[in-house]
Amino acid sequence: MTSLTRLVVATGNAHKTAEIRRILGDLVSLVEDLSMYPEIGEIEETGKTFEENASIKALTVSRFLGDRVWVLSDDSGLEVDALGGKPGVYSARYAGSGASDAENRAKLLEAIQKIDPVEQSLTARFRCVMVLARGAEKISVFDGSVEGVIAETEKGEQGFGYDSIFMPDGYCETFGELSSEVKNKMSHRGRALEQFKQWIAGKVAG
Ligand code: ITT
Repeated sequence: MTSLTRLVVATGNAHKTAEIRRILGDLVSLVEDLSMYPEIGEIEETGKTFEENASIKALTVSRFLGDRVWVLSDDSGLEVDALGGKPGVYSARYAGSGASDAENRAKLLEAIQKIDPVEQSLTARFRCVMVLARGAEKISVFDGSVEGVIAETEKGEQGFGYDSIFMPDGYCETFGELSSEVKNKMSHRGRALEQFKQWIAGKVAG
């Protein structure tokens, strides 16, 4: 089985790292994140798309870590159709810069209360774009999404971010109620990482 010895995930979000570690399992021996590299500092996400922001994060970290390290970024968020795709790339700062997950969810629940349920449904999707970089070069892009609807109240304690208000299609539970195994099999991140796993399988060990 082809595997990677070391991968640095270009994220400061420990929940993302935990999911990525779990999904990759034995395919990567060591998965680090930016908590190990405080000297890199805050990376400004100035892009207008998930891919632009994922590229900014991967290339900034790759530039810093040099030619020998594989870097994988994750830019993700929730698109609500009746809100014109918001919060989208602004998911982490929907209620303002530095907002907590709870504040962002509260703002979203407030926004959907203004939607007429007869006129419009609460369909939404999580999206994730990952950029793999090495030697400050973009090597590959992986993406995934999962369709669902917004729950009108928070349900469940699992996961993070908007999990407790997102019900994936085919389930009447939110990601906050479903186990991490179930979420990871169908999630935007899980699907993007399936593509990364294929990429690992096709490369020579190193
Ligand atoms: P990094 O940029 O350091 O990776 P971040 O949390 O700021 O961390 P993003 O800019 O990609 O990451 O914002 C993604 C936001 O979208 C995140 O803060 C969550 O609120 C939400 N999100 C992404 N994936 C999610 C998931 O699996 N479950 C729930 N919410 C998610």
